[in-house]
Amino acid sequence: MRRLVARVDSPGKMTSEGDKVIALDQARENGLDTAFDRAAGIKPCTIGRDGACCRACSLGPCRLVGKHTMGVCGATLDTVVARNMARMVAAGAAAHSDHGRDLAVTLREVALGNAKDYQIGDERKLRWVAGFLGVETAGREVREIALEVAEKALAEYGQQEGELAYLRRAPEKRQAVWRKAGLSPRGVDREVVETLHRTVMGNDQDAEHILDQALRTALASGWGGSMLATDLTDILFGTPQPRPSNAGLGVLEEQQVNILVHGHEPTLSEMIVTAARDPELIAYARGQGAEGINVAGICCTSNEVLMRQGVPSAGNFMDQELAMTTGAVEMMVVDVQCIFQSLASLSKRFHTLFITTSSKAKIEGAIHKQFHEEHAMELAKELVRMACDNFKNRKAIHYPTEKSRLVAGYSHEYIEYMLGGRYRASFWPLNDNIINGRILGVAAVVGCDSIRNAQGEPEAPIMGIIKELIARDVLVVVTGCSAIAAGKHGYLSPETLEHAGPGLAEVCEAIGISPVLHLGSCVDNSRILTVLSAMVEVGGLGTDISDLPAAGAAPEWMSEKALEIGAYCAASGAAVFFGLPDPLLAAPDVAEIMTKGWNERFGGSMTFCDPREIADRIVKTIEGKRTALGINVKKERVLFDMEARRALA
Ligand code: MSK
Repeated sequence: MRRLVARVDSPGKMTSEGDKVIALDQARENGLDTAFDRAAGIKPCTIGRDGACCRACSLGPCRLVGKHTMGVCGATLDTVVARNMARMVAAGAAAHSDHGRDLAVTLREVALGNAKDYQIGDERKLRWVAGFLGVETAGREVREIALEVAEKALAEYGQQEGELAYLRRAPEKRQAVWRKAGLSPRGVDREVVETLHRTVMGNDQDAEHILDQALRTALASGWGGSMLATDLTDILFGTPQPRPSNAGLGVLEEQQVNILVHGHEPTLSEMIVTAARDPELIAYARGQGAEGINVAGICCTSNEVLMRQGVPSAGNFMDQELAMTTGAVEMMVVDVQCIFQSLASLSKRFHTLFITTSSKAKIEGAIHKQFHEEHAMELAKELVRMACDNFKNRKAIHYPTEKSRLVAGYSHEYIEYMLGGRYRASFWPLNDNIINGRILGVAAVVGCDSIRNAQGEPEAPIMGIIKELIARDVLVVVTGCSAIAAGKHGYLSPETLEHAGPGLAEVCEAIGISPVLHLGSCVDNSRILTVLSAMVEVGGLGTDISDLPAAGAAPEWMSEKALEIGAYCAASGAAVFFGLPDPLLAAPDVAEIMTKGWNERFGGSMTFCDPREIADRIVKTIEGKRTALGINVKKERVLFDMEARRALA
């Protein structure tokens, strides 16, 4: 029996952001093609969307619909749906983890003195990470420690036996759950490869068994490749601290050379930001008739430079073409992941130079400038100069004006510091306010913004959930394109307090934080795992992540990476709710494994549902955890008089 869930094939519409509507209207008037129109023209294949298409061999593709419940080889719907899910999780894990590997290579080259444009940006973090990787720090030079940390990090990818070193960062009880279930990842690459092997034609054909390997692979990324990516980025470029900035297409400057950095990895974009602040290059821009150089970001490269350098965000995933259609962009530089191929042809309709820089992401029609760590600043300066030279060619058709103020960059280190101060940094005040009921719990709203979401308007589900959760006293953390959505809508600013419930507002005001905290890019979901582990460690809310009044949501998931994030959070003990489409729709038994089954075995789950249900489901999950902890009664503040104090004594 197929479950009856809303189908998602509606084309995207936009009603909430004026600049975006104008940009889209102008694109249409000028005969430009964008994802919004292509989505309207291409109906998704419902068989593939629901998980029921098997492309594992050339006996098919077998479309398992109607009376066909088995492929030519006999593979059942459950096997096909589970296999498709596992492959998507493996692809996501590969992307995030390979990102981490690139950062490890950069750190190694810095330590060896081959990448002279980079430095160790956070020595304290280097020493902390060294501790987890078993690297001796006492009496050693920073470069020596960095080299061994980089080598140990790289070894985590190729390790064949044993367990990833970073699993030790999880609560002990959680580590035991993984060991008992055989889910502790051995090495990052090994788990990705094994998932691909298990899911070739005629191999693993037990849905639950396939999905267990998907979880092991996701854990290899969450507590391995992604967590390493986050930590190594902090070591190289500094651990984020809250920074004020702006988000929205209005961050493009009319009188300045506009350079957009897009993708995920910060290695080149950090250099571009530095180059754009070089007085010599600013003078060069002035020589070309501009008032200066403005770097802004798109997608997760944007999050990286926003939270460390305060670089404004022009937008998220669905904004990448719209930013270009303004005609105000001299150059768009991309690295890896989430980059529309259409940008290459679209750029030809403007003066915009579209530059690819990674050997892993070449695009036909783009100008390719290969990035190497050894010559990073040289390339960055060359690109900035090219953008300046291009300023005179601008014939902008629309200058956007809308932007929102925001504060971004809450690393777990900074949250701990804000809660307890420099000498008593601790997550205890957060736990305490959850125990006393002022804060109901914590929710992560993460992942992509998509045109194919159930409400048909990018960011409507994300923002609906964030607004409802904070109004119900749930502290929200955001990452990836959901974080940029929150920023554009003004929900990363101190003014957001007005929309928070009374308990949450009181605590946030006392601490000086917003009820919606920007934690970083999509690899930085690993920061959420660190925060959850720290909350368990300080005590009062159970002994495992699965005990915490916490849950997650990816309301507009689009990328395979979102599924991988959901899978490692579920295996870590969190309930995660995804919006539609539902890639399990064709196999209710597989959905049952990933919800009820995983909840019983691991205390976490992955549920696909209408995003309009998600806020309620998160609150219900949190209340259930509070009841289990015996804290589901809001405590009033008690003012002790002398008599009460004597009684206490
Ligand atoms: S960029 S994976 S659209 S969050 Fe990380 Fe945004 Fe999703 Fe790409």
